Amino acid sequence: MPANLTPDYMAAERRFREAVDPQEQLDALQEMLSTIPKHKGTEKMQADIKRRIARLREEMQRRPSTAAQRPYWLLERAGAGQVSLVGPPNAGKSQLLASMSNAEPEVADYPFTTRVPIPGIVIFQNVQVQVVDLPPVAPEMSPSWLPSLLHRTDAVALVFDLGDDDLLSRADEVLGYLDGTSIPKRIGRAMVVANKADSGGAVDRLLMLRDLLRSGMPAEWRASVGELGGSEEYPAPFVVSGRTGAGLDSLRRGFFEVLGLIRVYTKAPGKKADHNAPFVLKRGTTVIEAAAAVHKDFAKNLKYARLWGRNAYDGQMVQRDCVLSDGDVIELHV
Ligand SMILES: Nc1nc2c(ncn2[C@@H]2O[C@H](COP(=O)(O)OP(=O)(O)O)[C@@H](O)[C@H]2O)c(=O)[nH]1
Ligand SMILES: [Mg+2]
Repeated sequence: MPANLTPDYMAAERRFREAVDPQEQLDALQEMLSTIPKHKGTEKMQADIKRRIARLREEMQRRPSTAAQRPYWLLERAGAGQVSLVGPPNAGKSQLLASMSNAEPEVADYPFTTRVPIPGIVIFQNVQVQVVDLPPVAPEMSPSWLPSLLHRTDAVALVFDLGDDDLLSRADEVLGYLDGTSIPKRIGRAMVVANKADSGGAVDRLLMLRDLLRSGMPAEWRASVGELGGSEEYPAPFVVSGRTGAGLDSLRRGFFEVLGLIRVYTKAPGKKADHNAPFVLKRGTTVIEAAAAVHKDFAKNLKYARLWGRNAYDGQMVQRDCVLSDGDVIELHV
């Protein structure tokens, strides 16, 4: 292999190997083609990638994918976004989901109880988040489909056990496993949950965990983990107990916030906004993009908007490129 392949290319190639369906393979191949260094030494590889793209395209046209080909571990999405629980065996992932949602995953004091993904809906105020309980990350024992599932999730919640003397080596294993995949690169957002805060010795172990996170957290996740607690340099986990319920209210908020979403409400002139029916949009969404989410005609004909929210005085006239915040109310004028 030529020695000068870039990290971007290597990541794309890894994505290709981990892809579970033709569309994902195609995306990865195209990224490989665009990131491969273009010179004589890679001409053969470039031609090979092009050939694979052409063949895959042909195949996809001949054989459109159907629901019947869906793998059993592929979940149907629900709610505003999906957060996947990732952690070592016995960290209390299943107990967390059982305490916070309508789901009833099996909870047991022996490892590897959870074998298939179990989704549950966690409600935070007026939004629903799909939280997925998963089999554990453990050397040689994690199911082969785990990376593929995590490639499709919106955010990862790393769950660690403050009652476990082996906390640090378990956490190392989980972080090492993730490091060997393109998941952190692909899924830019993560949070850390320090569970079983009710255990003896939890406070000391929490400090050890924070030190580990300071150095061992994938670079791609430092920003989101730090934004949710502590700082980018010294991220703080959500400290909870799935058993006693301590910390679970903040964790609900965390599940929403890690998704990088905002809630925007619309109102008609002279009327009140309906706070039960948020438009859930990506952070960074502008007035015109929100208008398009309401109805494409609003976006087409928008003259101006009025805004009530954190960064405006009540009813302030704003332009189409004004960036919205969580909780904003807009009145669209066409
Ligand atoms: N002390 C304590 N034990 C817990 C807590 N959450 C779960 N457990 C126990 O830890 C064991 C593993 O829990 P489980 O949810 O099955 O872990 P998973 O393998 O991560 O899904 C079970 O015996 C649970 O009763 C907690 O918050 N505090
Ligand atoms: Mg479990």
